[in-house]
Amino acid sequence: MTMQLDEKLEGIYQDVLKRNQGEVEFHQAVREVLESLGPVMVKHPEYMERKIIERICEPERQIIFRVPWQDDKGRVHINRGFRVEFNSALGPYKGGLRFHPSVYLGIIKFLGFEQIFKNSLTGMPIGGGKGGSDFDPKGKSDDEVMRFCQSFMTELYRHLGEHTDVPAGDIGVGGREIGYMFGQYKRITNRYEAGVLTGKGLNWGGSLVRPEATGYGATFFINEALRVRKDTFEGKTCLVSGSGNVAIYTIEKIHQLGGKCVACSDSNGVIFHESGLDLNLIKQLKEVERRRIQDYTQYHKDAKYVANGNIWEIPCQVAMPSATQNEINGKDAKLLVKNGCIAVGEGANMPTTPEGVKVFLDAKIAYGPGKAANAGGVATSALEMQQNASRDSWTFEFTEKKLEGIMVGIHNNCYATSEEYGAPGNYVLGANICGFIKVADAMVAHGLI
Ligand code: NDP
Ligand code: 2IT
Repeated sequence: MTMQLDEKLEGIYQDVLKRNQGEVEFHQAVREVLESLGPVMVKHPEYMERKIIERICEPERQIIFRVPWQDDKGRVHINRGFRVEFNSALGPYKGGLRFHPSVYLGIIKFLGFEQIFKNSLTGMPIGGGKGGSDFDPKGKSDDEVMRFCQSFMTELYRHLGEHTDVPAGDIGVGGREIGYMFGQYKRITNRYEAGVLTGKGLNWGGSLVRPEATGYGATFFINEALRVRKDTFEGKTCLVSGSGNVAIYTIEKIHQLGGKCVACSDSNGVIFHESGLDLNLIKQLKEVERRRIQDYTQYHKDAKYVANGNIWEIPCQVAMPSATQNEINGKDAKLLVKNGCIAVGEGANMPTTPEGVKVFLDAKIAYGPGKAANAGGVATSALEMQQNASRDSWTFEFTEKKLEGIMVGIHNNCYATSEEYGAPGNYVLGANICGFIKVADAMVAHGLI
């Protein structure tokens, strides 16, 4: 179920389908942006003349490479590595690396495409890129992960640089993996170039608040959307899918703001704990011991684990999808709205299908799409780059205030743009248009490149 595109945009979309066959997630991400751009093309015919959209849909550079590594038994494995350097109009390519068995070019391109507009919305000088591998870190030893990361970086390093391309984490890539990759980059290049990766450890160039930033930022965004509606998180029952980096710090900030998270999940099942999730336990299980969320019930007998459960069936007022793409379909969205959900903040990238997005927009709930709501992670990466460039490190309080200011700013810019284009409160339209225009104007200024 999709909206009608005007004739020119439909032509561009058909061309994207033809040129990128089988990359269904990339098609979905492109379509969603194009559906917002009709009125922009009327106001700015120069974008059409200069084929700005066609150029934005074609990555500046795509790198695909072999990643051979050996497991602890000496067996050889081959994975595929990717880095899509999508758009550098606003700054060096910036975006995370995802290690997950489902990774293929279509996933990396959808993420890289969204990253262009997200990074533009942050107001920071960063272009869009994304990378990763079909490597599955689950069940691997530390040494295996290290050998994989070293092999991955042995090819990738030549494409990176603090002024060229600056990766960070995403699914399956956190502080441990960034450490191994940074070590290998430093060894090969003989340069202590802190600004080449973000999400680094605190004692070797990382920034305070970067681990918390995506979850905190998504919560700040929804907090602001609630404030506009003269509402707050106080006393709200919330669902947070996933139990990784983004989920954990979303739960933390919601609890700080007076909300109650009653459920989280992983790819195997759902934990429901009516009296409120025990975040310290989740951190211990996931961040320290790297266990599965099912083990939560060993410590809380009143919590329930539902294998293969659907978290969106639990009644809530606020839902924060923080796991993966297309985790909320049209049916889930209808159920959420029917059960009284008034706000959805996307910590994950593209977690809602087009059918689901339509349900949220029609219901006029406070719906913060990923490229706006989860921009706090990459924004804080840009703050890390800023600290690296000045060889400085800021306090937690100072950095968190900056993050909050950036998220409120993104909210307000998206809201103002949605009003300007006649759909007040439609953050999808606001984010797509606001993010796009800044990139488009820079591309016009730079000439045909
Ligand atoms: P993590 O690897 O820390 O956690 C991912 C979580 O999502 C895990 O609980 C995982 O469960 C679950 N998950 C992953 N893939 C699937 C799947 N195919 N089906 C069901 N559950 C799945 O990653 P992050 O928390 O960093 O990332 C979560 C989301 O947030 C992603 O969409 C990412 O792109 C997005 N994001 C991340 C940012 C960051 O700074 N890290 C910034 C902006 C967005 P399991 O362990 O079972 O796989
Ligand atoms: O999707 C994202 O914005 C991220 N995974 C974070 C990217 C970054 O460079 O911090």
